[in-house]
Amino acid sequence: SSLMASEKEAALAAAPSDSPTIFDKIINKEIPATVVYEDDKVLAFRDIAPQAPTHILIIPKNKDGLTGLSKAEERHTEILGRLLYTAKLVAKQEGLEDGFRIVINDGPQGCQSVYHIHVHLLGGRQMNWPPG
Ligand code: D5M
Repeated sequence: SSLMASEKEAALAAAPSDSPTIFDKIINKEIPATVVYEDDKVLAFRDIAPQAPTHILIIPKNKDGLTGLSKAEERHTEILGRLLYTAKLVAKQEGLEDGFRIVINDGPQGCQSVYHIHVHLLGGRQMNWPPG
């Protein structure tokens, strides 16, 4: 992806699928990541291409078909809540007392590039609205 001109190009090139992704390698410790929070269900680590002073990804350890939010089923409601609750814990841990931004990109138009659901936690600077 370092050959990609932009995250948008990476997203448009990524084909939605249920195959293992780079995040499985991070979960399995096959490739390194800067982990900031971990428990039996979720993992949080720093984004490799940070878009803010704090940019962390929160993911389920067990994808269970949840490639993206658009694939959510009733059985996923507990883990979905846990991802958001973890984002709150990590925001506190990162000292984001003046606020933060949560983002879930979905599908090509949402600029999703990794098909293992993830919550972006961004903070440490003033955010803008609307997002790009
Ligand atoms: O976000 C996918 C995000 O994943 C994007 O912000 C880059 C990040 N990424 C990709 N590979 C890595 C590794 N190896 N470590 C940490 N972060 C990574 P999306 O919402 O799908 O566009």
